[in-house]
Amino acid sequence: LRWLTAGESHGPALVATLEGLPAGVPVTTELVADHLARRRLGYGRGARMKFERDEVTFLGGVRHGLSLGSPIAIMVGNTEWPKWEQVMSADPVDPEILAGLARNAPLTRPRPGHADLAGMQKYGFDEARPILERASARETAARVALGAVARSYLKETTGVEIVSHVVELASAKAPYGVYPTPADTERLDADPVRCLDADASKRMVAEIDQAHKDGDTLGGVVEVLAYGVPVGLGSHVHWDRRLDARLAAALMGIQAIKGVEVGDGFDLARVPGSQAHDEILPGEDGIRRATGRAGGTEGGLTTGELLRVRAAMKPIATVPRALRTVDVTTGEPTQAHHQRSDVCAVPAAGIVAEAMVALVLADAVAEKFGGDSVPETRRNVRSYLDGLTVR
Ligand code: EPS
Repeated sequence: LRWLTAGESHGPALVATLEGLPAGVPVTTELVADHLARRRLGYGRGARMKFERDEVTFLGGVRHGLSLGSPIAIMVGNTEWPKWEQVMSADPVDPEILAGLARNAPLTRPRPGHADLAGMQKYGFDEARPILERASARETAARVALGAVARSYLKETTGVEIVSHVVELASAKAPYGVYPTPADTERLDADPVRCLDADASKRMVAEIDQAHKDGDTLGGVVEVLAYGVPVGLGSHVHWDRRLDARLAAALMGIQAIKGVEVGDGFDLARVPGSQAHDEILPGEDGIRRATGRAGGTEGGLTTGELLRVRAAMKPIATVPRALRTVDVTTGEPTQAHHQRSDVCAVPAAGIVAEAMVALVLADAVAEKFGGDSVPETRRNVRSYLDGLTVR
């Protein structure tokens, strides 16, 4: 599979294209819109989440609810666009009109932790607008749209299902080792912070309330689980074919993610080998593992066990109690620019992480099983599983 997104945070729309999907994958506007709505959930989001809507339009690749096998193009309209039509116009705008727009005031006080400063330096801009427009996590709406399609493909061809939950938010932690199943999705989406544990959820909400009062922002950790992943996706033969490496890169590619763990991750470095691995046992339905510490990959291949990855999100860089910075026009110390911001976007990051895991797994499934139609891919999956030499 190949996929790309384009579009700025306050531009007319985000667009996403996906190439390589077989024909016959169920895809509808409603399916994509549902996942986009899930991404807008979460306690601690800013004002924009309330007044903006995501408008989904398929521009190609889908007919009567099924993929055609041709490239899929999805547009997610920004309903904020009318306010930004001049500031973000693709065509030149009369400088006098621009000068009169408060929204167009040059952003010369870069935020620590954002792409603002390094982006201005690299791309040769003297203010941050051209950088932050694309660095913004608004772009994740396009990935979630593609993720919705990827999930449908996974479910149809392999039965893989994906769920995520928030396991840490600032200092509040959910009990370790309690995993949601896809059947918990509705319940998780109804929780203000998408946490499975009611007590931890309350503590997380309290942390957000406190940070809001303090003019601060918070990060956290999300965990994504994929159920029903067949053995043998990815490969041990080369570093860039290792599925854990591909998952890590995909999750690190989400805005504000600073760390990724597969399975028990860093904790495995702190225990002896006898407590770090998943012992192999005979079972009624074939070989199984006694535990799930590895997170469903060994040697870069999926093991057929529960796939489990975590991503750590740093606090949002637009901190209301503005951090120290330098005004790039004067070189003088000042405070970073701030208009509005989320206190916390960790619950939304979980939905984005689900999408990224779905895209990586869909890519690995397409690579392993191929097929130009869903029935063909299904036949290939079945024949592979039926033909496994060791079970
Ligand atoms: C974002 C800042 C906020 C968020 C935005 C991501 O936008 P604004 O600066 O316009 O208030 O609302 O997220 C979205 C619009 C979205 O759909 O997720 C940022 O700087 O990353």
